[in-house]
Amino acid sequence: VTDVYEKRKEAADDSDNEGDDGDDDEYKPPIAPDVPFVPYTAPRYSEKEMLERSQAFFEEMNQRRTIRFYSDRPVPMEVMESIIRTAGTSPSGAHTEPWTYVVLKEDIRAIVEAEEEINYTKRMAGQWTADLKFVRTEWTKPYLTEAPYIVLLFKQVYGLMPRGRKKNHYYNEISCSISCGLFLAAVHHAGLATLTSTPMNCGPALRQLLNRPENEKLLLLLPVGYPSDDAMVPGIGRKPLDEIMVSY
Ligand code: IYR
Repeated sequence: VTDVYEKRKEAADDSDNEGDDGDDDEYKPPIAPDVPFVPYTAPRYSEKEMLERSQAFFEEMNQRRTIRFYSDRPVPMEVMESIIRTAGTSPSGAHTEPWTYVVLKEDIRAIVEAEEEINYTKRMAGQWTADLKFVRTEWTKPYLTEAPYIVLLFKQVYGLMPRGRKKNHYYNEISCSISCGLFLAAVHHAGLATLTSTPMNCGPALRQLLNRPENEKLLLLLPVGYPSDDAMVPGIGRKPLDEIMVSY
């Protein structure tokens, strides 16, 4: 892409076309190449504080669980807004920020359950359902009507630039996945719960219902709310550090 840009720029320079009225086909990257570099400032901590903070953050995050049972207790929209702002701090390919968080008031339970019934009875292979038994999920999804918010994370597979030109959204899926990780942390930090669900085959129906543009593909469905008082989770643990980290 850099090469294409450089070539086009050289060609444009050669043709000596000053007073460019912007009507030609010269490629202009979405972010100007001369955008200024500015000093980076962020808090610094002593090693002691750093250790304490990193351990405390781990303790906090280690309490996070995927929750499928929600209270219908309302959650202020302002809380959702700051959670999604946090998700929006994610890095992204070429700073394209290829995510749309759709916060639903609409009831989508019937649409999702219709597909999930087929997923569970036909689409998911025997080994898949066997591997999932311990989660005790079924095609019915009560959380879709219980949680105060259902958030749909759409990945923008491309963007739109002036004159209908498509903007490349490099690594849009991994960018959205990283953003979702920040979303999960922000939800947990707020004292709320969520579930990273991937509703198979529901994307097109939901996109249509919500009138989402054609560059958006459904990546994740995330209910958000308080866990219900009787919420249960599988009694599973996490891998110890020596199984997830190697140092050379
Ligand atoms: N998406 C389905 C099934 C499901 C699949 C996996 I892999 C899970 O870790 C959990 C559930 C559902 O939501 O029921």
